[in-house]
Amino acid sequence: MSYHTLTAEEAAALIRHGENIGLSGFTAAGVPKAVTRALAAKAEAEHAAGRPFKINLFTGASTSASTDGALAKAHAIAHRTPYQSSADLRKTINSEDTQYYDQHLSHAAQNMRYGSIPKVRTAIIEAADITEDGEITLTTAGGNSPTYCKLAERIIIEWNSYHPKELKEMHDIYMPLDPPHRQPIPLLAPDHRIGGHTLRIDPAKVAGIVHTHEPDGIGAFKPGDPVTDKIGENVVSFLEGELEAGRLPASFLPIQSGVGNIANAVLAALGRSRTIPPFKMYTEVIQDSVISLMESGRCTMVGGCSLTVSDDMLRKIYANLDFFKTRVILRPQEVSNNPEIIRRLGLICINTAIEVDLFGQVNSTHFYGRQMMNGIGGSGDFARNGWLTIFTCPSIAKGGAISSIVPMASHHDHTEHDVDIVVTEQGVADLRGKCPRERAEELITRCAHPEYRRLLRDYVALTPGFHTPHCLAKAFEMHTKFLTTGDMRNADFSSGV
Ligand code: 0RQ
Repeated sequence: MSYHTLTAEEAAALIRHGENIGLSGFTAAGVPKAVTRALAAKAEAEHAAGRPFKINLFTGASTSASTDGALAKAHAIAHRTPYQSSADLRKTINSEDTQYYDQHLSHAAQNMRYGSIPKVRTAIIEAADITEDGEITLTTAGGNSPTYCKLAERIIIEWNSYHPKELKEMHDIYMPLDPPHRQPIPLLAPDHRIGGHTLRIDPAKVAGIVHTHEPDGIGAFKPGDPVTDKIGENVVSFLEGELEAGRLPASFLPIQSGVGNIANAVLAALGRSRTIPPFKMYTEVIQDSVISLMESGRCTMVGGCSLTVSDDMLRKIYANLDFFKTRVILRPQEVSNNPEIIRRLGLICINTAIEVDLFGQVNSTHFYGRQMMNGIGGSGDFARNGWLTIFTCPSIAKGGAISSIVPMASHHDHTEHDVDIVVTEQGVADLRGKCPRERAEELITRCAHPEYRRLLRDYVALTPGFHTPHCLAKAFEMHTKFLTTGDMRNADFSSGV
């Protein structure tokens, strides 16, 4: 079967107002670029002509400026799930122009197959190759592409010649059956391959091919700063202590690490450790620091969902593909983030919090309980199921006007039951086996900034004689004082019941 060639504008013209669209990719890696930009231009033209035009957008995770950025600027996204990190989209979400539904990343595909969220009509998939009989080589991410292609009525391919066809050897595409027919996922070690290299689709669904040649456009991370570096060192000295105490196997366990500058600092510190042996990673996002650890031999292999590396790093990988294709495995997020596998492999899971309360509840998503930052992403998939669950954050934000350790989290993503260890630049709080009062003291002493320790102790002292020393009248006093006076340090815990 031969496919039609379309321009990006012709592909965008196929999409109607109100349509459900599923995209390939995960983070900026592997997302379509040309058709989504053309779709944003189409939305602007429709709005200028006085006609409504919005789509419902289903992705792997966050996307890029050509996707969430362009479409949000054009006010073209009605509903959006499961994760985002775009400043433009954040604005439309927080002004209720976009209805955003935040999901665990391992749940998104099966929720759509189960029918609990609407099915996509059109899938737009970035490919490094496609055969006449419908075998797609995905580019830099597994994402939710298998499910979107299975459920979509039609598929638009962005065939991006920037990526080599040999990329297919990195992919391991496996889709679980749905209950009551689901089987154990036969992945017993981070380096096991259980699926195929390509994604098989019905070629009759292909509406056309848009040819592109464009990198993912991912920039390099900022170099570490003293706070993120100290957090990295604290995580690693804690893990070294666990090894020495025999609470981690001598061969160590696979690492999952979130994204961003703290994650980079943690990985850099792991690279420098002389106590921790070379390790494997089973994670979702593979960022630049992981590649550097592979080059130095500290990380022996990585399985993840996306190769979210800077354009320079990707060029380096492609120039040395024989080395990396045996050490990097890209999987759909249903597998990379699968609770069954995370628990089986015994992962050390390290993710970032926005705030942590005195009893270990973690907020990873909202400011002041009401303003969405990004979303839960994969952090919940890993936190609930890991061998060890670690959350990191700086002890203060906004120059000290905000404490990340608060009496009650203003939004809950990870409960006290899922959080073992909290790390700030101040130190490491080990919450395991501790009751609420002991947790509070551990967090205040080891993680809170010195300027907030007295205030937090005053809060705990308000309600003696209860299992959990909460004072509902004052639980959000620090948040309220930040919103009304610009500084949490103005909180008053002199009385309360
Ligand atoms: O804002 O820079 O304006 O001062 O919050 O911003 O530097 O982008 O933070 O990259 O470390 O991300 C939790 C959001 C951290 C991210 C989060 C302000 C602070 C600053 C922080 P300014 P940065 P990071 C892997 C796993 C959830 C998903 C996840 C995330 C801004 O890690 O989205 O883990 N995690 N997924 O000033 C008000 C507070 C604040 C605060 C910080 N308590 N109140 N503002 N800030 N604390 C990824 C995937 O799943 C794909």
